[in-house]
Order: sequence, then C-alpha cells, then structure tokens
Amino acid sequence: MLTDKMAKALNDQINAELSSAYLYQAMAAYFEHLGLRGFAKWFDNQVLEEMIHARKLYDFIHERSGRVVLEGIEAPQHEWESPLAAFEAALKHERYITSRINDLARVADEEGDRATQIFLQWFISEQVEEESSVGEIVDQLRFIKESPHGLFMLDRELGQRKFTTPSVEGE
Ligand code: OFO
Repeated sequence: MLTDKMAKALNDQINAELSSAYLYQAMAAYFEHLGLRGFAKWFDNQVLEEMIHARKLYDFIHERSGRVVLEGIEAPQHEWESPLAAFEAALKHERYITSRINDLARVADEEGDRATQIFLQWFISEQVEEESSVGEIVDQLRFIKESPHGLFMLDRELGQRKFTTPSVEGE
C-alpha cells in the first residue's frame, strides 16, 4: 500500500512522463516540417518510450492498490531556433526528469517504502541512458555545426533508429 505522499508523487511523475511524450511529439513535428524525417522518426520513437515510462508508473500504482489521478498537460513549445537548439532543449528536459526521479527516490526513502525504491531503480538507470543518447546527438550537431551535408548524414543515421521496448527488468 502506498502512502498518500508517495501516491501523489508517483501520479505527478505520470504527468511528467506524458508531458515528455507531448514535448517530443512537438519536436518530431518540428523536424517533420523541416523535412528532416530521420530526426522526426527519432523523436517519434522517443514518444513511444515516454508512454511506456508513464505506463510503468500507472501499473505500479495499481499494483500497490493506489489510485491513478490524471492531471492536465500543458501545451509544449513547438518552434526552435535550429535542430541543435531543439536537441539542447531535449537534453535540458531529460536532466530535469532525472532530478525529478531523484526527488521521487528521496520521497520513497523518507516514506520507508522499499518496494518503490526498488521500482525506481529502473528509472534511475533509464535516465542515464536517456541523457547519454540525447547528449551524444547534441555533441554531433555541435561538431557538424549544422552544415547541410552533416545534417543530411545525421538525419539518415537517426532514421535507422528502431523502436525497442525498454527492458522490463525491475517490474
Ligand atoms: Fe525521457 O525519460 Fe521519461 O521522461
């Protein structure tokens, strides 16, 4: 059984994950509009991952006999100065999500909720991957300085990304 404080914090995280999905869908649409379909596909896959993050929280709350309460989601930004600016915004967002997961782990600790602490381990590892994959693309974009040839090559590379269901360890 979750404490009220823990249930509220996990519910807030469902909102944060769905907000991530909404932001990344806006980024996918931005790249689609620029004609950079590989970048758009990369973000489309990211949206699916975020939906899975939200779903894991949703299922966990129910498993622990908690109540899921969905809140509103704010409209995301829809325009960026450049592909690099969009990816820098994505990296900033992932760092924000990491700090939220760390706060959640702190609440689980304060509440003496061992099951939630273990459950959150998956998210802690996932955030390491999330920051690293976005950070790598930020570095590549800085390196190519957004030259049309470099963007074209990177677009092709990112278009190869296949959606894979994140590992379900820790469930
Ligand atoms: Fe991108 O990790 Fe969830 O929000």
